[in-house]
Amino acid sequence: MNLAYVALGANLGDPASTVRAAFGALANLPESRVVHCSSLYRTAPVGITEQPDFINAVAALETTLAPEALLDALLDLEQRFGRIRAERNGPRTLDLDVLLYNDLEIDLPRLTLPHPRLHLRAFVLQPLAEIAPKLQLPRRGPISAWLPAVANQGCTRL
Ligand code: PH2
Ligand code: MG
Ligand code: MG
Repeated sequence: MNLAYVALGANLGDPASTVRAAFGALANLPESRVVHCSSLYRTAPVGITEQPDFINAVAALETTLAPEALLDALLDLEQRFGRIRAERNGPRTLDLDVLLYNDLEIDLPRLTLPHPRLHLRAFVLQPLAEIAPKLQLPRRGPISAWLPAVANQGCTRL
């Protein structure tokens, strides 16, 4: 059994309802079980700042899906939630990113693990630390060490 962490993000339509529904959809993935869901967070957009605030959250999954099979299942779910890929990093109905898969470090064309920017983003670190406060990030040490630097990013627990 493997432990994977998945980031959820949405900023179109009714993003809070979407993220809650996405937790339910994750629970129905094959070969997988949701073991933790974080609270929802309202977060200021990072990157392209001229877009609506996001709702973000993180889920922990026990899964026997291999990393790329998990990625495919998540991309499929994004499609089912009506995601259209337009502007890179632009608004989206639902974004599902694999953050971590055990301690695996891989760099494939479609998937880099750990997620390369996870340690720099409050919208990932805060919900992740909520459900895994003692987490050790591969090569980067305890998650708690990364939280102070992102405290000013605008990430409010709902
Ligand atoms: N996702 C991005 C870019 N910027 N900002 C916030 N607050 N939340 C996100 O999920 C997000 C973002 C690219 O995936
Ligand atoms: Mg994504
Ligand atoms: Mg993303």
